[in-house]
Amino acid sequence: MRTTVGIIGAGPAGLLLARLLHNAGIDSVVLESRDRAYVERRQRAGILEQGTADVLRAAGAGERMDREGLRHDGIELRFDRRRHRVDFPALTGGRSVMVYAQTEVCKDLIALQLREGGPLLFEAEALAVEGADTDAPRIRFRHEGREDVLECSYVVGCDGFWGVARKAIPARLTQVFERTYPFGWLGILADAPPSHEELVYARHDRGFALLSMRPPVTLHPSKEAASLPTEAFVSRLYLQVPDGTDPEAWDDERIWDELERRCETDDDWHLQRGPITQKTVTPMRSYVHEPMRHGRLFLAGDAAHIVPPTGAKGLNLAAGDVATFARALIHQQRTGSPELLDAYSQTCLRRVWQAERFSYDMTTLLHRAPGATTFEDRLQIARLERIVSSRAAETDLAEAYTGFPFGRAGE
Ligand code: RFL
Ligand code: PHB
Repeated sequence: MRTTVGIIGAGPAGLLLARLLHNAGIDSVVLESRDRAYVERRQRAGILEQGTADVLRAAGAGERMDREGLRHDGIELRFDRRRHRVDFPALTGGRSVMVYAQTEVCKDLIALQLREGGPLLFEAEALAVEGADTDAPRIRFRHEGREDVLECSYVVGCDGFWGVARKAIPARLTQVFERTYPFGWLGILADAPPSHEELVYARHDRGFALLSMRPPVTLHPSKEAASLPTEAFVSRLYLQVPDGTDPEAWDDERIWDELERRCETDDDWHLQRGPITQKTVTPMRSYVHEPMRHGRLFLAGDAAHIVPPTGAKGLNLAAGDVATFARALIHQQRTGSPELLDAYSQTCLRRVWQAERFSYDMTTLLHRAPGATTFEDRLQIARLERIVSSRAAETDLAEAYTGFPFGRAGE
């Protein structure tokens, strides 16, 4: 099998890249080790920066997002039983974010790819990338019980943190920057209406809590069912828990009580409870692999970098990487100049490091590390006080949360 761009992984990075290339008339093949149902159900991100939403729209993949997604113009910070709203458009010259689940982004892109795009092979596991530093890189993969080779002009590793693409870059050429955190997130999905109209990030002496949501699911669209509820609300909620926590060690009542406590305020706010439909624990990590390119192999998304989810940046970085790659390859094909492809790693890493910085800041601002001293507690409160009392500090948060323009990080 032969193609121009061999893409490993059908997460948001690989799927969006295939779409962008298809729109530019460049052929690609996507290899995904899991089956379609698994990819479409894997619960992860929920917040799209404005730049990510714009790229999806421009790629012709934003129609359902614009219909069902929720535009959010702010978030709430809670600490010391107080609440403070950060107004994004007022602070950033009109920017906002979109609440639309990663599962839905993937479903939309998969449907488009299968209908209009090049081959997307599920249950096709890449085993290795070979010849990355030659003009003819190859992906060795296994599909339907037999091994095969995909001959490519370029390979893009969009295969997440546990993928194989990164391993094809010789260790002597790479540098890894990493930090793990002594806590994780217990995340739940619940059939409950959101307890606040925007996301709530709460700092509490018992640990961090986040109240998020998913767009409501439409039920009974038919006229005959007019007397039944038409929408089902879904809340997405997170609690800081010690590293290595077993989600089953937390029964539902305990989760709700803990969320309520960590988010408590002096006014009459209260938590909306409902049946919990999913419970998982996610470890927290910061990780950057440099460079993001070796010869004709390019890394994109979680394959090259991980951020702790507090800044809601992972999926948005993945979208930025593949938009940068697509633009660079189109430039190369139209002008013959490899200039943008050569600059790929540097261009992406500028934005990646801004997201790493912001995600680290948000994490250390809001989580309570085991053994934290009262001095550190007071510093967290002082940092939060600074954000809510200084327009400059608040603007810094709002600009980073809504996202730096693609390709111009930190400017
Ligand atoms: P993915 O989504 O991990 O996709 C990689 C794909 O590659 C496949 N694969 C292989 N395929 C073939 N051969 C192999 N050898 C392969 N090895 C792996 C995998 O099966 C998979 O389908 O990476 P990608 O595309 O780079 O996307 C990254 C995002 O998924 C990730 O950064 C975000 O989910 C992070 N994240 C968030 N990001 C945001 O922008 N906003 C958020 O609000 C947000 N919230 C979150 C998050 C991540 C979380 N978890 C679970 C880590 C909340 C959570 C709890
Ligand atoms: C989510 O809705 O899943 C979500 C929202 C904000 C974050 C992380 C996750 O910072």
